Amino acid sequence: MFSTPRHTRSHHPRDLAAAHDARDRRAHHPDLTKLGGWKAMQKEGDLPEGRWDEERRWALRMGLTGADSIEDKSIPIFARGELPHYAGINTFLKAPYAEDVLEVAHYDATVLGIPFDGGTTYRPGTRFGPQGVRKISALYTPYNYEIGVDLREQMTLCDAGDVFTIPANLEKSFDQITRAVSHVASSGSFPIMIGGDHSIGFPCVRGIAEVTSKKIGIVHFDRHADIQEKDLDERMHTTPWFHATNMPNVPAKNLVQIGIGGWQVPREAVKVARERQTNIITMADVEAMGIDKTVEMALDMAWDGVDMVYMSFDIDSIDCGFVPGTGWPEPGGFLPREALALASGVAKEGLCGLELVEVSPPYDTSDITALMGTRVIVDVLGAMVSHGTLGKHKAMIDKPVQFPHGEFEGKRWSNPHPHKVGG
Ligand SMILES: [Mn+2]
Repeated sequence: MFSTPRHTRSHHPRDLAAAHDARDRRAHHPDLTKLGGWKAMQKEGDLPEGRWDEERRWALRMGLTGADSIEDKSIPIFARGELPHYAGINTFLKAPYAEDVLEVAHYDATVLGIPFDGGTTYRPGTRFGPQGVRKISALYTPYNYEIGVDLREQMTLCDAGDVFTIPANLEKSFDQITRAVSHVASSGSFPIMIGGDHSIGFPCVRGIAEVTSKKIGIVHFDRHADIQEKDLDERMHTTPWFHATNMPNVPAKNLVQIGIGGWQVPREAVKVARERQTNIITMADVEAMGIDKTVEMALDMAWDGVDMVYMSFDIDSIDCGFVPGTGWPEPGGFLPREALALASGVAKEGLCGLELVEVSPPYDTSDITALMGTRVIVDVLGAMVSHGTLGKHKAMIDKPVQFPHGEFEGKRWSNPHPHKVGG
């Protein structure tokens, strides 16, 4: 099956005109051809499918020729690649696993899991967020009907696995996370971080801020402001933007916080937001202005005088009825459709990084929160691919870093300059 193209198209003008007539004749209603549904149906015909062919050829090489009774000769013995959706070793969207992290440089975008919930001040469990999102991401195809995008054909994606975080140590984990993000950002690949609680926002942005001399704006979707200096005496998940906007190339006036509200915004955070003049758009503001106007305003404010924009998406910005598996559930948030439209709208201008945080599988039901998180990521990628903005940030990474390969010295404790204990 895979050796025969699904449909063969002639580009002769006469045939194209005939095809157009045929399309028009398919209008069963005078307004049908004005609908997105009709346009999307036509658009799929223009998408390439070479990578899908390649993947199935590769699957047969890796997984061996299927049993004689199997009629579809693209089916191998051992499941490899996208199909079946319930089978396989589960990376994000079943993207190739970049076991050697130097390989991320060969991909347009890289997923990295950040399994860390040491910054959580209520429900824990987001250390399982990357696993949860990867697991349910397996049910997706790389194609989206409405926007007419096929991620497999139009971009390359890998999964670099997880960052080695240190449970119960925020600062060491932050240092590890910053290095991981710096590594991916330096390679030019678009970093996609799957948390983890929201404390990772600071080290993630720091990872990008450290490899560029340019300025970064942030669009932050959340019910919570997350901008107080400390919480419970530490830099918890309520604090990332205080520390991120302390960096000279991450101006607070370019921090746009969308969806903030309800009964869980500490007054301490509001004071900081006011002092630093961040931009807060509440749920009621979004409702009053509508999605398009909100996107326009958010883009204006985030991009004002900066060179690139980072997106932080807290899954709890969506009404908790849709996302039970999260650390601080709050009613009254976005409807899923609103959240996806806003995230795509902001992403279409291009981003320098995306983080998806606060998915907590132990509190989830039927994987719906993790599924919502998956959807945010693929919608953001889809928006950038369809607007040709994925990779736009590369030119801004002007201070790339390189970390040496580890050298194992035969013992577990090999720090030549250990801290003196009791001295
Ligand atoms: Mn939140």
